[in-house]
Amino acid sequence: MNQVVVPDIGDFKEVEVIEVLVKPGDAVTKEQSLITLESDKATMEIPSPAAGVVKELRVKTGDKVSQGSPILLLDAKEEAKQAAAPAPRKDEPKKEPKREAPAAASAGPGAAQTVAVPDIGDFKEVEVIEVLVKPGDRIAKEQSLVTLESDKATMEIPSPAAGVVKELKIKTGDKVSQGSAILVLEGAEQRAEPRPAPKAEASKAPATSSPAAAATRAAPAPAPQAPASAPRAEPGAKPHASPSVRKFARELGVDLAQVRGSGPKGRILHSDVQAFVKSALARGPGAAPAAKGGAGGLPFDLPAWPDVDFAKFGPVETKPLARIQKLSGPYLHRNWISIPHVTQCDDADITDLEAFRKAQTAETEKRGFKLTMLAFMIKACVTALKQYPQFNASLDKSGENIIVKHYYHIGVAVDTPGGLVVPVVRDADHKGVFDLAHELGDISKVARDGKLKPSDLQGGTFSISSLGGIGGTYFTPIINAPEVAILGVSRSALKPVWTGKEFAPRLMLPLSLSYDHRVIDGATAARFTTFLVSVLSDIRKLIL
Ligand code: CAO
Repeated sequence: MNQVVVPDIGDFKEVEVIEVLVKPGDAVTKEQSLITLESDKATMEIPSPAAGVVKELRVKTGDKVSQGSPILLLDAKEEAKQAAAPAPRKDEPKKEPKREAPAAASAGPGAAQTVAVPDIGDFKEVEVIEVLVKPGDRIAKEQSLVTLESDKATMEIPSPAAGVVKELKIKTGDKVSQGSAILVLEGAEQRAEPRPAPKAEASKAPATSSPAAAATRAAPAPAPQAPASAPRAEPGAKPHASPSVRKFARELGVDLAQVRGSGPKGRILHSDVQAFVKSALARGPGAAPAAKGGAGGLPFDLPAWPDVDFAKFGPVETKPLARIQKLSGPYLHRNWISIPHVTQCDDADITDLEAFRKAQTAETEKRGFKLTMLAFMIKACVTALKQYPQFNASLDKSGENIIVKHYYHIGVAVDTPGGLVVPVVRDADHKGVFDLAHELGDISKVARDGKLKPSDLQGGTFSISSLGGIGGTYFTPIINAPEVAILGVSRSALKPVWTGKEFAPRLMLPLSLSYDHRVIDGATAARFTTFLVSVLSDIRKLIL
C-alpha cells in the first residue's frame, strides 16, 4: 500500500484542492490525474505515480496542501512497483541551480529587456493558449503575460517587471520551453530579481512515500508565483477550469466562456461541460454539431436559455413536469428543430359523412362502442397514403434514401392525465370503420389508464392528432419522427359554402397537415390534402 503525496510543486505552498478526481475503489492508471490544485497563477493536476486501486482518500475539496501532503492510499499494481524504484526526476540536476524569474536580457531601469519563459519544471514544448497582452500595453510587475497549457497543467507566466510591451515574440499556438522569448519589455522599472531556488531536497522528493512513486514525474513546478494580490491580466475574463476540463472542452468544441461553472469560485467542472453539451444538443443542431441526417448547424450560436429569478417579480411555485412530459419533451424538441416542417391547411366538407356517422350511432352503441369521426379519419388517411406513398415513409439514417412502408400503422395522439401519448392502430388498411372505432375506444381507455405497453407505441407510419372534441380551428402538429407527416384535425363547424348557385350551410372540418419538406414537396402536400378532402367529402370513395 503506497501513500501518494503531493510532489514537488515548485514554490507553491498551501495550495487549494479544487477537485478530487477519484474515489475509493477507483482503479487508476499511471499518470491519471488524482486531484486538481489551484493557486492564482497555476492550475495543476497531480498525476498518479503508479497504476492501482484507490483505497482511501486523504484530501477533500477545499483542503490546502503543500509538497508532501498526503493525497490518498494506493494499492499499487505489482508491475508499477517494479518499474518504480531507481529513477530520480529527469531534470533533477537542472533544478539544483537557482531558479530565476523570467529572464531579463539587459539590466538597468528603463532599458528594454526580453522576457523569457522561466523554469517550468519538466515541461517542454508547452503550448501557448492565450497571449494576455499586446504591444503598447503598460503592464504591472507580476501581471500575467501568457497562458501555457499542457495536458496536466495550465500556467500563467507573470511579468518580472513593470513596463511597456514593445514587441511580442510568441503567438497563440506556439510551443515554448524554458528560455523561450515571450516579449520585449521597455522602460522596465527594475530588473527581475532572482527567485528563491527550490530547496535541493524538494526537487528530489518523490511523489509518494513508496519506491513506486519515485519513478514518476512530479507535477510541474509552475511559473513564479505572484502575490495573492497581484492583478490578473483580464480580471474575470478567463473561464476557470482545470487542464483536463479545458482539454475535454476543446475536444468537444465547447467554448468555456459560455459554460457556467458550478465548482468553488465558479470553477468549470467536467460535469459542467457535460451538462452544457447535453443542453446544447437538446437545444438542437444550431447549438451543437448536428447528428448525421439532421438539419445541419446554424452559422451562429443560440443565446443561452434565460435564467430568470421569477420570484423577484411576484409569487411563484415550482412544480415538476409530468413523467410523460419529461420523456417526450426532448423528442418533440428534436423533431421540431431538426425537421423542416410545413403545415398545409384545408377544409373538408363532412356534412354527408356526419349524417352517415349519426345514422350508425344507434347501431354501434348497441354493439357497445362509439362510432367517432376519428375512425373515418383513419380510414380516409389510409386511402390517401396509398395514393401518395411518400407520406407513409421515413428517411433512412443517411438521409439519402426514403423507406416506403407497405403497411399502414396509424398513430393516434391521446390526451391523458399524465400527458400526451401516441398509441398505434396496426394494419388500419385491413380494418373496417367499425373495427377501427372499437379499437380506438379500447386503446384510448388503456392510454388514459396509463397501461399502454411500449409495443403499443411503436411502428407507426403516419399520425393523427385530433383536437376536434376540444375546439379550435387550425394548428401545427409536430411530426412524430421518423414518420414524415402528421394530420391535425380541428373542430368541425357549419359554414356557408358557395355551391355555384348559392351559399349552403355545410359542416366543414379544418385539417392541418404538417409534413417533412425534405421528403415531401409543397405541391405534393397540397395534392394529398385535396385528395383527403375529396375522400371525406364523398364517403363512397372510402370504400374504393
Ligand atoms: N369536430 C367536432 N366535434 C368533434 C370532432 C370534430 N372534429 N371530433 C370529435 N368531436 C366530438 C365527438 O363527436 C364527441 O362528441 P359527443 O360527446 O357529443 O359524442 C366529442 O367531440 C368528444 O370526442 P372524443 O374526444 O371522445 O373522441 P374522438 O374520437 O374525437 O377523440 C381522442 C379521441 C383519443 C383522439 C381524443 O379523446 C383525444 O385525446 N384528443 C386529444 C389529442 C391531443 O391532445 N392532440 C394534441 C396533440 S399535440 O399536443
